[in-house]
Amino acid sequence: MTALNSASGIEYKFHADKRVSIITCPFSGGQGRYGVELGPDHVLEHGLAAQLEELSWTLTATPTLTFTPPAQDPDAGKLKRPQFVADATRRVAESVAGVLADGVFPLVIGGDHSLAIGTISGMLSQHPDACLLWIDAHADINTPDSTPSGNIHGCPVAFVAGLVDPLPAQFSWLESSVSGSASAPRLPLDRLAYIGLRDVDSGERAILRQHNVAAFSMHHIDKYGIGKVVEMALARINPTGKAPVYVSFDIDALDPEHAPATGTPVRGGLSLREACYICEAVAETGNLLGMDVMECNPVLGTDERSVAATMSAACSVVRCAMGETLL
Ligand SMILES: [Mn+2]
Repeated sequence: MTALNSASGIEYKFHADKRVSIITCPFSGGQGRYGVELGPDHVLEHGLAAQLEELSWTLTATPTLTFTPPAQDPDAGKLKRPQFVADATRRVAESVAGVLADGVFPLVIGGDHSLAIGTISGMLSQHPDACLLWIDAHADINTPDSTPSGNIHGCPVAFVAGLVDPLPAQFSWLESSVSGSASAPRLPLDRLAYIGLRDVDSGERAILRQHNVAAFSMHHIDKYGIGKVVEMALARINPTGKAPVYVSFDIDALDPEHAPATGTPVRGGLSLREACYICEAVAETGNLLGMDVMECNPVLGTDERSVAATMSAACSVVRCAMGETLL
């Protein structure tokens, strides 16, 4: 039994000394449902820090981020709570950039997925050549014009890929450099791949087609199997196999059977093993640079067991990314 939890021989090219910082982001301003700000505490209560230490990672101290809504926050067009999200994501960007500048692995626990505006721009400020794997039921690539809901957690990819033009004034910080970087961080869309999609808005579908984004839906997983899908996704975004890979993992990528406590569950999703496999396969490449785990909402579980299952699934995917292997 001990072998199941022992550190594997996986090497992390960008984190040879295996130091990790857990950046907790109790933030829910990118969507309308109460509770996702409680996600980080619940994930940590499931023993995440100790599990990382068992995998021979050293935890470094990070300041706890707290978020207070501004007194006034009028909509920006359709976008809701733009100032709150802009302030929060700017701070997350600075935190992730600082952690990476110290050579430490950023493990960001949300909170809603709008936080990725911060994680990805902060990450790109330090590693402009990095590519991004977005594991999600949704594409999260709506623009302020195309968003049906106005919730910014459906828009983070558009923000970091430069598709939001002009940027709402609240987000003007995205146009300048995050501290320590030479220029505004932007993700070229040929360095983005999705896995797990099954609920894509019509405006998003148009964007994915127009930019020929490597988008692997549940259909592709059924057709090719998860092993081939991860291989194809990585080949598209990282053809040399040398660039760092950042994983932004929305827990709603998992089927609600495995992760029910989340704001926008969609049936027909990843099995727990498929989700773990994605993370194991990225870990095996040695290129993993950092990771987000977003949208765990303990208030939305139907009972204690469904909340526990969700938090446990979140810990599982992190462990697989951080080097846990079955044998
Ligand atoms: Mn998402």
